[in-house]
Amino acid sequence: MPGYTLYGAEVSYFTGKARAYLDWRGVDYVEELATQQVYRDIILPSVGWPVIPVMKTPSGEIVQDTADIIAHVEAAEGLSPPAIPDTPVQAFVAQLLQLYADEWLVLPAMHYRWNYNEDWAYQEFGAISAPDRPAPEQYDIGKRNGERFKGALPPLGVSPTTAPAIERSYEAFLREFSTHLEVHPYALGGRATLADFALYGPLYAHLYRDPTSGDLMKRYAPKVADWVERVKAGSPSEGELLPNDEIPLTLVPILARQMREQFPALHQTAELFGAWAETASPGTHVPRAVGQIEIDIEDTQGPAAARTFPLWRLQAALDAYSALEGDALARADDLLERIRGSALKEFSLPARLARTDYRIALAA
Ligand SMILES: N[C@@H](CCC(=O)N[C@@H](CS)C(=O)NCC(=O)O)C(=O)O
Repeated sequence: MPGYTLYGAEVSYFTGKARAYLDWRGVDYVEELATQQVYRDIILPSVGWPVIPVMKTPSGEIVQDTADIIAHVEAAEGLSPPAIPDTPVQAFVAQLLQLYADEWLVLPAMHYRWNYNEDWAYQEFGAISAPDRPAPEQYDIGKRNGERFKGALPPLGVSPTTAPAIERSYEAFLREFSTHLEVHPYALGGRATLADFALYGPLYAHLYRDPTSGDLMKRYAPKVADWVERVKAGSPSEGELLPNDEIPLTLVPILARQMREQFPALHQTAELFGAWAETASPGTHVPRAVGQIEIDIEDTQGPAAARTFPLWRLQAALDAYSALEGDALARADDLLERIRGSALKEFSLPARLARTDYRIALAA
């Protein structure tokens, strides 16, 4: 029986996340480069829109979205230990960190790529799309494809006004994560989990592998670069998570940063999504953005699109919180208080989301 096939690219944020998971899980898979031909022949006909990574299962099923890829392999293989901790508060924090890594660290990742590594990125994009063409031609092709990605900066809220604050926030995050890594090898203790695979997305593809960003990380936060290398090596788990479902104290500054920076953006987006949902019928696909919000990073404000996909990751985190009871709930609430995130206790999405046809939709 053939194994899994992952269609993606080394240069891609979310391919990095899926690859880190598959390597750690140790399942049989090959990675195929998402060339123009792969987009035309495999991705567009099955998924319906151009996105990577895409996974083909041994039975030929196509799975998109890294969370679905991880969930699919976890369920199909039934291996231990699980990628998402089965300890409830650790599971909740893994979901929070996935939300932060997937949907907020994308700001520094994209800022540094397109404002410090632009030509390098065009060359990389071209080499992926047309591996057999000469370098100058690849650059031109890469520039055509890459401009779509560079165009994502304003909707993300990356602008000349916010860029210095995004850099201050990222450098502070690097310090906070370095302090954590002095005590714990991975996000939740002695082995990798979903939180590490998600963090690896931005911290590998953009912020380690892009040359100027990689230099910064290695100079400024060698411990983080070392963690990137350990996750990349995909070593199977030799350690354990913290005992008794504990959350490392050294994660508090990172989670507090998430509550401070990302949650106000999520609140505004949820409100706009609620207004949109009032007139939409169940099953309707949700637009990628529902208006405009104001982000605030390190006391600097700027406009951004109200991107809806983060609400899908938020829903997973809120579901993990709702599943808590008794002592676990008390411990999570204590953590929320420490990270000034108590508002999350009352945060409920105005309408429930589902996923159909590889997109998010209003739940039926
Ligand atoms: N939520 C998706 C995100 C995938 C994603 O954004 N992939 C990027 C490359 S790293 C892409 O292909 N984006 C195209 C687009 O968003 O239009 C996942 O986790 O798989």
